Amino acid sequence: MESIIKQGPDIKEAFDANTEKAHIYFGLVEQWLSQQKESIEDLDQQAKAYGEEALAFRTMLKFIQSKNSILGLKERVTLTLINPVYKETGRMQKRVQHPHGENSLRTKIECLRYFEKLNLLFTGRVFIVDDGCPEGSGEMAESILSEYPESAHKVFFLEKAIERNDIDLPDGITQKNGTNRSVKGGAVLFGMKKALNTSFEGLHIVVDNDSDLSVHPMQLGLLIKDIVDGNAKVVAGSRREEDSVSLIGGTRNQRGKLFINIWQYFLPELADKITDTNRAFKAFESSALEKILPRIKTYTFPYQIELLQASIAMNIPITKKGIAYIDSEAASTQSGADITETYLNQIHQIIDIAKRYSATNESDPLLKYFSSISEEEWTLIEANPPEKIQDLIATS
Ligand SMILES: Nc1nc2c(ncn2[C@@H]2O[C@H](COP(=O)(O)OP(=O)(O)O)[C@@H](O)[C@H]2O)c(=O)[nH]1
Ligand SMILES: [Mg+2]
Repeated sequence: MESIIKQGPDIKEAFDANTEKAHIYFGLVEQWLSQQKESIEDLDQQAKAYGEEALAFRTMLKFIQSKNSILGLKERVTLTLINPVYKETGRMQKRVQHPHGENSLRTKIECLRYFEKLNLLFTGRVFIVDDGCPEGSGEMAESILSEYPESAHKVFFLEKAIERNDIDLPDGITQKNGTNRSVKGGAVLFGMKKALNTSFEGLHIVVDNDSDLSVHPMQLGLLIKDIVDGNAKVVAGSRREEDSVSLIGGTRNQRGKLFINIWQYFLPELADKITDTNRAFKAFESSALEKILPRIKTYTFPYQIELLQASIAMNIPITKKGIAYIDSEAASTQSGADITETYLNQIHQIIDIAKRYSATNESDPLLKYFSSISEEEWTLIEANPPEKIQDLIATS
């Protein structure tokens, strides 16, 4: 095992799992695997001992498990991959064209094609939703799609849809400068509704996915298995399971922890079931999604949390799946000057979800506290996060 692990390419960012070298390595790992007696699960657990050195190897095991799940399909499946785009013109390009280029959209399309060829029962399509991108992400996606004529992939423009009052819009959504604007969530919910209203064959699975390559699309098969086997209607990809592989940028991890403590406090039942709510790699069986969707009122980032909370509230069976996640931090649309939604606003959204699903008592002191603090107060908390969030009210 050591030798095959050592042959893996260095993985520092999402792009590294998609290079020519990585493609060749995938073949090598597949070949090596065919000579092993142990299960992929057991080999993966052994590889963990090699730490970051085994990132590429363990990622390839995930790709292979996913491929096996597609190969094993015995019934027709249509997968619609929803990709919201906002300032994605860098990552959509190739690396030779842009320093952050990931060739993200072509890679997704080609992965779906690869799966279609593996098993004729599988059909995949990408629905891109331009979330009012000021830099023409939707237009760039359209131009890339023109390289694939006669395919079922589509680009939707949320702002144009609002102008013409499209029937599939989330209720009461406004343009970016309005009070009920979309920050990713509205765009995804709109794309999901479009997916539900587009014809399909067999079992229809709708996948919520960011448009970068941090969760490589070769893993889509991982999300399908539990649904096809009848074990779940919703599958949440997770970076925090025993078998997850993850490389998360240091600063982001820290920032995320406080936010996680807060949502887990307000939504205890969800926290009990799912640890990693905010990784957009989740599959919804379409009839379940049809039931959940009308309840969702969060149009900014925490829409993902509401989708899961609504599933739980409606007794829709959920499972989680360990995935390989490799950060694409340099071009993240969620840091530095590009932040489009403050953390405090997101907490207010969480509180709104907690109230609507009766997950927290409205007289809860922390709920009142977070509803009342200013952005300045929040900045101080973020700079010096408490051990337990309860400490915030104990000292104030
Ligand atoms: N920041 C931001 N992202 C948006 C918005 N609308 C859609 N998105 C998409 O939401 C996803 C956010 O993912 P990413 O930038 O990779 O964030 P990260 O993975 O948390 O760093 C990307 O697919 C964006 O294109 C928006 O209004 N703001
Ligand atoms: Mg990302």
